[in-house]
Amino acid sequence: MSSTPLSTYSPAWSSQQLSIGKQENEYARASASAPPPPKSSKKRIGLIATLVLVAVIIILLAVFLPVYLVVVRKHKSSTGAATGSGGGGGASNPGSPTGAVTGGNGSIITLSNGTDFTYINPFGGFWSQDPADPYNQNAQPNSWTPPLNTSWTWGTDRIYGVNLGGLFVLEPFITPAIFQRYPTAVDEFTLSQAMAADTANGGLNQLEAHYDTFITEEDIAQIAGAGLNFLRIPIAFWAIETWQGEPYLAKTSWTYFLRILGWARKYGLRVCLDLHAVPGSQNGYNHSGRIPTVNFMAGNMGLANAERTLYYIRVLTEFISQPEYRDLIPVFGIVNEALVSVIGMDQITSFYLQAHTMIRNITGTGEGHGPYIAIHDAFQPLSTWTNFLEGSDRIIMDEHPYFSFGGLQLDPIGVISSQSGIPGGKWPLTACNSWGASTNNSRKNFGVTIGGEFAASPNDCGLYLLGVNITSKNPFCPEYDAWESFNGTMKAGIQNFVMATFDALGDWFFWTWKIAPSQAGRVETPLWSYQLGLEQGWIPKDPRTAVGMCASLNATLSDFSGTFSPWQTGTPSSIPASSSAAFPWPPATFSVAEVPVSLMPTYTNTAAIITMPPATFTAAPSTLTSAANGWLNTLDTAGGVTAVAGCVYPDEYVATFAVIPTAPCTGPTPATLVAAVTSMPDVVSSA
Ligand SMILES: *[C@@H]1O[C@H](CO)[C@@H](O)[C@H](O)[C@H]1NC(C)=O
Ligand SMILES: *[C@@H]1O[C@H](CO)[C@@H](O)[C@H](O)[C@H]1NC(C)=O
Ligand SMILES: *[C@@H]1O[C@H](CO)[C@@H](O)[C@H](O)[C@H]1NC(C)=O
Ligand SMILES: *[C@@H]1O[C@H](CO)[C@@H](O)[C@H](O)[C@H]1NC(C)=O
Ligand SMILES: *[C@@H]1O[C@H](CO)[C@@H](O)[C@H](O)[C@H]1NC(C)=O
Ligand SMILES: *[C@@H]1O[C@H](CO)[C@@H](O)[C@H](O)[C@H]1NC(C)=O
Ligand SMILES: *[C@@H]1O[C@H](CO)[C@@H](O)[C@H](O)[C@H]1NC(C)=O
Ligand SMILES: *[C@@H]1O[C@H](CO)[C@@H](O)[C@H](O)[C@H]1NC(C)=O
Ligand SMILES: CC(=O)N[C@H]1CO[C@H](CO)[C@@H](O)[C@@H]1O
Repeated sequence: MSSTPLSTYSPAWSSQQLSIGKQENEYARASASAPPPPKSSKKRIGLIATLVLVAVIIILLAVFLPVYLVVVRKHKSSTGAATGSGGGGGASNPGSPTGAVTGGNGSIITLSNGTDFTYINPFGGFWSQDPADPYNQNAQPNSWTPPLNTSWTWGTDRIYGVNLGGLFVLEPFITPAIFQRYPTAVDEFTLSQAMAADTANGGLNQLEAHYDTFITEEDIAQIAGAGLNFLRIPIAFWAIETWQGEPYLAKTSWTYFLRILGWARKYGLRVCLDLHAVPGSQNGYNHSGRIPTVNFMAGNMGLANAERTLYYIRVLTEFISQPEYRDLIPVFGIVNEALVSVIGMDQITSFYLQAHTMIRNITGTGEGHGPYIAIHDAFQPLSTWTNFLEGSDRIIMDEHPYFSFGGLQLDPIGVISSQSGIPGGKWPLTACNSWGASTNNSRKNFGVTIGGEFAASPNDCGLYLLGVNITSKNPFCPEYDAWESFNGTMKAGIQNFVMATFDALGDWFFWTWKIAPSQAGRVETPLWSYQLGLEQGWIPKDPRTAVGMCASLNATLSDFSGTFSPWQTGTPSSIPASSSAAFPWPPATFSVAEVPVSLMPTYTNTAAIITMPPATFTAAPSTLTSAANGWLNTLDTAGGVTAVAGCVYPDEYVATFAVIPTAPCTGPTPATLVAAVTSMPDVVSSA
């Protein structure tokens, strides 16, 4: 397993940026140019056969029938007839020049702007897209991953995935040129303000152009063709709504999220939905919306921001648990990287318990009833989480192991290790020993465990990796930046590190699929791009080749049997009082808050509920599509979260009181009602 030979990535892969165009319904628009129905060659051949060769056919039927069927089916699919199941036999697909509704390696895909590309999938995957049956789940990304319509077996089926980082939640290092254009921007909050002021160039709607072009259908096809089977898709709360004072582009990313879901379905990729940015910021990082303070579950606004977050988790759960989406999105990461070192372990446990209760109220418990709930390990050792909410229904532990953020890392990766004799220096073995046994132990002690993020870099080099204008102190960064001239040892070393990490984690999502060029016109954080690594040869073309890497390095192992306890994968059970009683909602105290919980601001459930719209498909029978209305559980009728009229709230992100409260604000009295309405956070409507 040591040094997998490196080879140049096929030129067919050179990434062509595809502008799909703002789509309402690409099926509908494209169907205007759909090819005409095929000539019935089958009938003609059949007639000739009947007239001329009837005797021969009868005698040799057993010999010729299979050949006949194969030839005719092939001919049909190349001249425009629908093939595959579920198409009702007549529908043609504008997404294919032949009208085919499914295809494998070498098939041609027509984009909605008319441009074609070839689907390259050497792993037996095939796409499936039938405008007449838009929710079909037949596609399969590769031969070893069950198609979407077939259940996923945790512990046996393994996640090989990538994140679509920087797409719906922007980060300076992923799209540096966008931040370079706006020198005051350090996070999406300040970026949105600066963009909005730049009306000459399109204002805030420039973000929509980014959603439209950064990740295209061809990217999703490439991901499936790379032996991968899962996407982790970060989204922000402003995909749902924004409140007054929030500068983010509201609701728009949802449309593009739905488009990605359509492509994921088409190519057979499952999805982990990742709520990456919540009100108030859960970690103070630039990718939470706003730096630098944690105001979710901490500080004066900690409870109010958490109530709002629970509401958004509810809205998303109602959407993704619908039968049309739940096999496609089997995992929901409810809050990315909540910073427990600030928030506190007991407080975050109360939040997770409350979210779990709410989600399972909506979905019911047990296999098939809505998504697994992924929670981040909070950068704590995985062993911290042993026995966490035991009896909970399908919870996943999500670790994000990086060496990059653990201080200066000076050890080289572009050298042969004296220990193992393979390129990579100390890094491959270090990855295995740091993350391998502990991840398997978490599978034994906690349950399903995934590596939701990690990268190919052992250090913090790269443009804006640490934030806008923050530069690594590592003196070797020029060597890591110069990817166009990496030597073979460097590439092989990085690849060995990547493969060791794949094997250590077992179920993984690389961070991230793509890094956009900087204003200098080149990728300046190369080791964070899966796509670039595939092209350049430091990411393995077949991720399965990583299996066994840690054993081959004589790393410390801990075998996981491959079988989870029944309650971990969906045999309904419940959280016993012994596990839950200590974690009331809300928790008894909040860190950093200046007042006791009883005096902290809260919201109320009196707003109109927000229902996220599903995709629309005009070429499909309405009986097929009307069932999806965005809301699974009709018994879930509580209102949406909003401010209590008459209460004054500190800023969501700054959270200092104008006047420290001495009594709880319980809402309107006739005297204050009229004045108070003006200070309510309004829902910004972008519809
Ligand atoms: C379709 O989009 C691709 C990628 O942006 C572009 O190269 C191509 O020219 C477009 N085709 C048409 C017909 O506009
Ligand atoms: C996949 O299709 C491409 C393009 O048609 C072809 O060159 C390649 O040999 C095929 N690969 C496999 C494994 O069939
Ligand atoms: C599932 O998809 C496969 C193709 O991958 C198809 O052959 C099969 O009929 C589908 N099964 C169901 C139950 O829809
Ligand atoms: C980053 O550095 C550039 C170049 O020096 C400067 O123009 C810009 O204002 C800086 N941005 C921030 C947010 O510090
Ligand atoms: C869950 O449902 C129960 C009633 O079935 C209700 O008492 C409880 O408040 C709900 N909890 C949440 C968090 O929605
Ligand atoms: C390959 O590149 C790395 C990183 O620059 C360097 O440390 C190493 O000495 C080079 N190896 C060879 C054989 O040139
Ligand atoms: C692993 O251990 C075996 C037996 O002790 C040894 O032969 C082999 O060289 C070691 N491999 C590595 C990569 O350390
Ligand atoms: C984890 O367990 C699997 C068996 O499920 C085993 O193949 C693998 O080597 C183990 N990994 C480590 C690092 O112990
Ligand atoms: C200032 C800040 O929050 N910087 C963070 C931006 O995001 C990157 C990538 O996750 C982090 O490394 C920085 O610390």
